[in-house]
Amino acid sequence: MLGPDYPNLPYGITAINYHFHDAHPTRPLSPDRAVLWHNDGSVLHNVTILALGFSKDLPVGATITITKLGRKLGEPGRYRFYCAYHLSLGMKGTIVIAG
Ligand SMILES: [Cu+2]
Repeated sequence: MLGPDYPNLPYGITAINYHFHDAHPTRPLSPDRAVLWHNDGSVLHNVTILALGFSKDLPVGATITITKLGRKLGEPGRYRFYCAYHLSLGMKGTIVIAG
């Protein structure tokens, strides 16, 4: 797992088996912290964050990194995200931005 315990590294969320690990919810993250999603499984996934107007596919083996995610979201709080392909399977999570 990439970096959950190291504040200077991106907070890592792993997509595998139609599940986002370490995002149910995340621990509270500094607004300046980067968040990355890595597809460690065997099928195409997607990361959609409606509050950010963001939606991007996450191919097998790929990584999406968003720097300063909390700054981009604008204020502390809980922000949901999901996989557009597998939401019906419960493939979603919550990012918590600390105040
Ligand atoms: Cu998916």
